[in-house]
Amino acid sequence: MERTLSIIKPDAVSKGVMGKIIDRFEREGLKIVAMKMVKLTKEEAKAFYSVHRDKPFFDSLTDFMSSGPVVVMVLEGEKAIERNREIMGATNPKDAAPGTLRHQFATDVEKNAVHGSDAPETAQREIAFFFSEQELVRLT
Ligand code: DAT
Ligand code: MG
Repeated sequence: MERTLSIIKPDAVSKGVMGKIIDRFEREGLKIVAMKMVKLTKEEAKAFYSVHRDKPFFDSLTDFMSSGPVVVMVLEGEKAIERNREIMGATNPKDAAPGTLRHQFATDVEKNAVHGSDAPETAQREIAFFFSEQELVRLT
């Protein structure tokens, strides 16, 4: 079993599609083992996305990520990291395959509806960024 961090970004929350996104994860068989709604500060957004600190889009990205509430979730399942990335689709919705969340719900490469961890080490760091071990429910 593997765990990954998912975020429903401010654009998707304000469009009113968080239920549709959660529904998709449930239908795909990914189990939600933690979930909360938070509004990140600019500093928290910068810390979360610190790997991108030297990218030209860093300031705009962290403004956007702190612009409104987000839903953060821990998804659990076999190959959860890779499966979530498949369900999300490519970073740029122009490249995202039909049926993916970003194809369905993203506005542009920045306002792209969802975040998903990209590797086991990243998932561990990102889950710990938002949740303590006690906040992750045990399914068995
Ligand atoms: P992903 O979210 O698919 O893992 P990433 O880690 O490369 O993509 O980038 C993190 C976020 O930064 C991405 O979801 C949206 C934003 N971003 C990436 N490339 C961008 C670009 N060229 N212009 C504006 N924002 C970008
Ligand atoms: Mg990434």
